[in-house]
Amino acid sequence: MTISVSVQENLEKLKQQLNYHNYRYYVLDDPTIPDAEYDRLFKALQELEAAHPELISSDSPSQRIGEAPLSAFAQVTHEVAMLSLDNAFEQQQLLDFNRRIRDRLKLADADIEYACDPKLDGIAVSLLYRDGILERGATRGDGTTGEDITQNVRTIASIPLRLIGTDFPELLEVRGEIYMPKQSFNELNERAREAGQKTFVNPRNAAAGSLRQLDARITASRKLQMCAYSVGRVEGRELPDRHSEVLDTLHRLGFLISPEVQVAANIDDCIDYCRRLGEKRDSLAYDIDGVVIKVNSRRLQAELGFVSRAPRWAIAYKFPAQEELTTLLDVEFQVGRTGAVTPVARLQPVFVGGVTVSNATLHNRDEIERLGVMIGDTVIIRRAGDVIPQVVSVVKGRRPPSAQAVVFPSSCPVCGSPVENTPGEAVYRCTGGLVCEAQRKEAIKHFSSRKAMDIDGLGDKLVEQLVDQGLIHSVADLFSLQTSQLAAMERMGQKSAENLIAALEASKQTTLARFLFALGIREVGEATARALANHFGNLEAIIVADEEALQQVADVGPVVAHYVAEFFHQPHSLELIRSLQAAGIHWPDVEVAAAELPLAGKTYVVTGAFGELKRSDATRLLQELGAKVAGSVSTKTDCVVVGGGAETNSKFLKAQELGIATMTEVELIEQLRQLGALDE
Ligand code: D41
Repeated sequence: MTISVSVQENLEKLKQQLNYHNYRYYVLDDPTIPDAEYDRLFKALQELEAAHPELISSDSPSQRIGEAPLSAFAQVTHEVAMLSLDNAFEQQQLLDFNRRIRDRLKLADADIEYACDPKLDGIAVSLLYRDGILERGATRGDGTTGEDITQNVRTIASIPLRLIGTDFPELLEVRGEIYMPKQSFNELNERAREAGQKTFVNPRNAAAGSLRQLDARITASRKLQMCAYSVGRVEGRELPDRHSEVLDTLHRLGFLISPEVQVAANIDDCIDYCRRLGEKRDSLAYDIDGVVIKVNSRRLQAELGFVSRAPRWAIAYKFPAQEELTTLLDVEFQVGRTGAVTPVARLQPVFVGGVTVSNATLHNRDEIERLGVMIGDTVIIRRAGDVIPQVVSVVKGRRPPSAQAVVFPSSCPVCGSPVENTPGEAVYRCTGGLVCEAQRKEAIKHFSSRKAMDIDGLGDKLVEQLVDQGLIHSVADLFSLQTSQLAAMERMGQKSAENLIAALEASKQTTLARFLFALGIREVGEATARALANHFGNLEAIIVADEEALQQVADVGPVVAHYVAEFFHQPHSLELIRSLQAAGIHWPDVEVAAAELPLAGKTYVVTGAFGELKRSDATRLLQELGAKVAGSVSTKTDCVVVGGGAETNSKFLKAQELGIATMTEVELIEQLRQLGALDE
């Protein structure tokens, strides 16, 4: 059978479109078509390939997941060795590094230009492209010999199967780090924990474990990413001299490059960069363990060369470790707002991830069993980012003879009610409900917190005292507190008591969304509370809504709908709401008709790299305010919100050309705050 030229052309066009949109989505984080359109193109490709299987090629987006699992990984020799990095832990070591470079290059007092990269904590890999097609993926291994993981790397969406455009070397070896973003890691472990399976110690181990799978389908199910940081073999065309420009070239060819990469004019700027990135470390979406500082001129790199496998032109500045050893002194059991009983490890204080840690979570009963941890054990503590420190493993070889078993309580340590779990759920809960003082305290703390009723001056310690002394039993009692009662509390005086009474008074004027959130309904966070308020407009409508009606709200599924309906069915909940209203808590109704939403009828486009907000959050918040968020700029667009990199952003340039209003992320945040969609 002869295949018509048009079938081949169609196929090529589809592949090219899909590869391009994949790049827009996974690498640029800036899709230009809706997901549904992508799915449609993908389906068209699959159908065409099913009809003409002989036309299926390895760079087809349909071929990311291979079929048969391997029996072993083949060995790969790196023709250009993958070098290792020397470490620096102090500023002085960076100054020494700079001095050595100047001396060697005989550039006495000249400034050396450097490129600063975040040092991603993942697995170093090499990707070989021949004529623009991904031919082989390999681990770094010992730098000379690695493992062939081609099948696995092909499943990673941010790795191009075919380079973009035609302007690339015949042979191009791209090097980079494969890593698992923190959120994917947390979700993966959360699922494992729920299923009673083994968890990964950190995102790096999770990435390594996911990559070293003989069955690439497992790799495909894990959310891995790859960031390119240099090149190895390059044949048939010269790349730019500056390392930073090589990265720009790689980005154009389809690779993800860290948006944090910066060129520094001299070593002092590098030191500044290290300090700034260190401050930003916790807020990044992925783990980093330092900064890699590289001489930016590749000509100078070549002149400097390397010693014993480490380049003289690069150094890794390491941040404080996020994992440390310490001793488990005791385990206590905390009861949360929903009754969940959480085992908390009391530790010999240890400096980890930049702070001193003396408590860490042990999550739940199963986790204690899985870790096989005993009191007195030496444990590994991990503190990464803003998450609570965790006990990730036990050094069994160091167990003292005096070690004691951890006994999970069968009755609540606070109120004595039975502790039970829903079969299949890992969480054990105190069944005492609001009889339990711990649950009541937590409910009151939540109610008064900043994002809920925002009662200024009512701190956790004060709530505990007030409950302990029997002055308040529920949140409704807060509003009958007297100045004299408050003034008599520890660390309170007449003035702070008066201020708190005023704050309580001020909190009475609130919004429906805040009030709903403050009630502490299971699974109803800030966003869900806001969605409920916007959808129903008033509290009475929510009270009478059944599960089906609740599921009409964006992002409310059967589980959330069930908890909400259940909450409002309890006579006790209604009593509480009525007494709060009787105490004077009030809010304006929310206008629900779409036409009345503040941004109704407006079309926004959101583009570029965002910092504080996520782009998906910006989109959602704009939509909640009634705006339409479109993928591309046209004369119908009212406003283009541009994150970082505006100068080269095509949508920004188009907006300017068409005379359409633009705003920065900061301006958007300000607008969202003014419209009440975001808190301070
Ligand atoms: O992010 C990283 N982990 C990273 C690793 C990076 N951003 N740059 C790197 N640059 C190099 C040289 C200077 C040798 C090209 C590296 C590594 N090497 C590296 N990764 C593992 C061993 C060495």
